[in-house]
Amino acid sequence: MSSPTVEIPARGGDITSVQPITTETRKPLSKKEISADHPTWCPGCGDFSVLALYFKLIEKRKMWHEKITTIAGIGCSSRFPYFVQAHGAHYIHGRALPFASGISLSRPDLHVFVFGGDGDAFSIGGNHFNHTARKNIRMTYVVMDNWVYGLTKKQTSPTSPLGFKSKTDVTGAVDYPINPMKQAIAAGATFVARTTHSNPAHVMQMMEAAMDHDGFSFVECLSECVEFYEGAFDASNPRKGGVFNLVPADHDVTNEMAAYKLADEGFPGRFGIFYKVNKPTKNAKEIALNKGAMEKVNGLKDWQILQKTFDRMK
Ligand SMILES: Cc1ncc(C[n+]2csc(CCOP(=O)(O)OP(=O)(O)O)c2C)c(N)n1
Ligand code: SF4
Ligand SMILES: [Mg+2]
Repeated sequence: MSSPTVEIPARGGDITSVQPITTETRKPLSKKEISADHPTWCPGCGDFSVLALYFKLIEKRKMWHEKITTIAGIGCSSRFPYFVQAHGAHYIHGRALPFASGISLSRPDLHVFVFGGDGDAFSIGGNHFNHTARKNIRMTYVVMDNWVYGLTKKQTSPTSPLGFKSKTDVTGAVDYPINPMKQAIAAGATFVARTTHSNPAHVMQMMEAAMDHDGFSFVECLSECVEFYEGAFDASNPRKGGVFNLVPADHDVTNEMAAYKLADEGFPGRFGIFYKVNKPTKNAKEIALNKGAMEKVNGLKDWQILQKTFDRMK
């Protein structure tokens, strides 16, 4: 049986173009072809759900090994790339975004996905988060927020609520937590969404919308740490007596103030796309700069340009 003709979304084609669109006639990758080591997470960890949905996304959207890259920093959640049979890296704590930026800018044909935790994203990597967002570099960043440092066995994280008892705050957290949604919008992210591991269909919907966005897309995914913060998200889970409230249907995703207002609602808050605007990406700007520079040298090869520079120095 011949395989169906499939549309490769935005990324997936020629490396010199920002919006390559090609058609491919290949079978989608199966879960077996995408999964690597068996995840070492604790049984019941919310991160399993995100990984399973990433596999589904790759299969559903017919992405190929050579057209995706999976990057992470350090943490339980950041072990993610170990479990994916694809190109990727488990990089330095808090430095996943600059590493992914280099990949995205040099290979605009790739779908760049970054996964990590709240500590990796907002503590040690906080600076990079702000700058990658403001530069609008094309990638999808999914932060698996469990409100705690899991890998290092229960320290207060930047999203831990006041009063949370941990090894670093034995009598309860005293520092005000950050609000990832507000921070992402303020930093300049052009796609900002919120979801939770306990609603797989919604996680999938948000990851799909994020990967289709032409720019820096950020998804905060609540992901329970059953070992060090059990029950943290029960109030957002109808199966645990909580409520799962979507972003209202009439919310204008291009309205920054309306997005802040949604982000300001107390926990469990809203789930869905809070903010989405179209702005030129750094990828597009760099391609234009490179094209202009190449036109000036009349299409000479790199070594010829170098030779000319040496000749001028003589
Ligand atoms: C430079 C550096 N500082 C500190 C650590 C120790 N460390 C490893 S993971 C981590 C926190 C991870 O928390 P988070 O990103 O929330 O991931 P989780 O384990 O909760 O998924 C810390 C402090 C490190 N590996 N490298
Ligand atoms: S310690 Fe927490 S975050 Fe880490 S694998 Fe276990 S449940 Fe998941
Ligand atoms: Mg964490």
